[in-house]
Amino acid sequence: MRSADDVLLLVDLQYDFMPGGALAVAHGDEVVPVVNLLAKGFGHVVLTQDWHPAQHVSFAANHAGRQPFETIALPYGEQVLWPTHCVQGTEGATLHRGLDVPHARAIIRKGHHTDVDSYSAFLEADRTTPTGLAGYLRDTGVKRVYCCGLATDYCVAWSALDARAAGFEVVLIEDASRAIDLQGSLAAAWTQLAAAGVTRAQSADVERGAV
Ligand code: VGL
Ligand code: ZN
Repeated sequence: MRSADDVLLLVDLQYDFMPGGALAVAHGDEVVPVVNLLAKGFGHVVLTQDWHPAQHVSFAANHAGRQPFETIALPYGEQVLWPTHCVQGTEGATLHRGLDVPHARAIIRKGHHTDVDSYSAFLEADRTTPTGLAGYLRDTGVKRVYCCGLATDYCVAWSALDARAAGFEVVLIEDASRAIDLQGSLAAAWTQLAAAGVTRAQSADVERGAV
């Protein structure tokens, strides 16, 4: 078992991001067994759940004449318009039933404000509204955050960057994550992550305690 300083943060392992889902991430389901094995090594596991109201500003369907994957300007910056996904209480928003993490302590739901998206598990897209996760992790003695899940280049990357900004050491576990990769977003994310000091790791190295 790893140190009590360490948390495993499992991002958005929900049916809408799995093959066949509304915003499917290619091979997203392949991370479930990888994550299950990783989780056995951590005493502290936290999950996130993308959790939008039906009228959410990030849904293309809520903008007349707009299509998924176009971008629009919102008061807080550029927003990708997504297919309707992870609507509160729906099957698509449910965590994958193959997840074997009974010891997970907390689930952070994000993206619940109608007018603001939240890729990050820490800070909403207005870059000012906290989810409370940084405070929770500090209060429970966490120093290092191991991030993985869906999608590498959106919710996992933004969560990793914000965890760094909040003062945690951060490791992103690449093979326990899968990407959307819109217009070079995956390469851009890795560049930003490296510049921010996020460690890029593979699950086998985390499991044997090398990272
Ligand atoms: C995500 C786009 C929209 C993610 C969530 O989990 O990466 N991406 N909502
Ligand atoms: Zn979303």
